[in-house]
Amino acid sequence: MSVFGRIRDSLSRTTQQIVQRFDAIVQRADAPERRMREVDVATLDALEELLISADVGLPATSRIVAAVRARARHGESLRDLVKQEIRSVFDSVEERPSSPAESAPPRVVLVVGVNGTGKTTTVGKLANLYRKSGATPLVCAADTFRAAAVEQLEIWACRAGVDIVRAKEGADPAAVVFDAVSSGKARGRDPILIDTAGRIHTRVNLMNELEKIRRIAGREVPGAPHDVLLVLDATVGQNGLSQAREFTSVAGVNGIVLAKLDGTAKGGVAVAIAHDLRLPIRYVGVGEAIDDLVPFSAAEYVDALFEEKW
Ligand SMILES: Nc1nc2c(ncn2[C@@H]2O[C@H](COP(=O)(O)OP(=O)(O)O)[C@@H](O)[C@H]2O)c(=O)[nH]1
Ligand SMILES: [Mg+2]
Repeated sequence: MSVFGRIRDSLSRTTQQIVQRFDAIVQRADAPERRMREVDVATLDALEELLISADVGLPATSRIVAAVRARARHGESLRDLVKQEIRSVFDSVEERPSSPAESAPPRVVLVVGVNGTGKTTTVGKLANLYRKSGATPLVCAADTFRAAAVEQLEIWACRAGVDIVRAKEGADPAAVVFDAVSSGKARGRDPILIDTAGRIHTRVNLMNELEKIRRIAGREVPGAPHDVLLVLDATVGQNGLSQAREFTSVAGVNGIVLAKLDGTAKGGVAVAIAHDLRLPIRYVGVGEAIDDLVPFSAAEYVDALFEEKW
């Protein structure tokens, strides 16, 4: 199955909502007789409203509209300006180098986030992606809070054709991580993908647990965890951002997985996330099946959002 167009397809519910309205706005603004003049207030207001309704969020929307207002005088088309400004939100997010290139394998990837966002599914899909690219991933079931979570990951591991390291329900998650990383090292497995719990007795406990997992992984493999991916649920939209900040500060998140992009008409939330969290979106979830995880491309995303329909 081709990867091309998967982001576009997953955004179809969003674009259905906004494309027509956007087309109406730019057709008016981009009419030849209006070019070379300042873009009018009504057009900017309509653009602002449109972005807010797509869940782009106030801070990112303000930045985009202000930049469009400032640059529109030069007679560029409004469509191009808006696309460029949204691109620049993604481009201005610093890539946080996750590990020095020379660090010894295995790569350790920690997947975190609140309950139900799509962590376990993402670990399964990631294992599949890595295996298809020729790597030898090992998955680790460190969500020992619920027995069902381990069984769920076992099913994904089986689908992806990779091994799993698991422990009994209630086991110390950090101990499972230790087992996975040390046996992964011994068996030459790379990367090690760790599924974590999204909820334990208290939030403080959860954050302490994640910190302990990080410590144990780092003791076994210098520089680990190399990636800490925070899974956010696109259907929750802006509401997920405050929880996200908590994980970001405690768990050392260096990238976002935006799951369930296919399930929302407010896919503009990707812009809000990149803008407000200052983190790169690494992958998007575009469905519930094993192949439904694709590397994020800002170019494809922006093209899909504002695709010309005539
Ligand atoms: N439509 C859609 N559903 C998803 C996606 N990712 C996860 N899900 C569903 O979201 C639900 C919760 O996923 P799960 O991985 O168990 O979340 P966890 O609690 O964070 O581990 C499951 O029903 C998944 O099938 C996605 O990209 N698209
Ligand atoms: Mg889970």
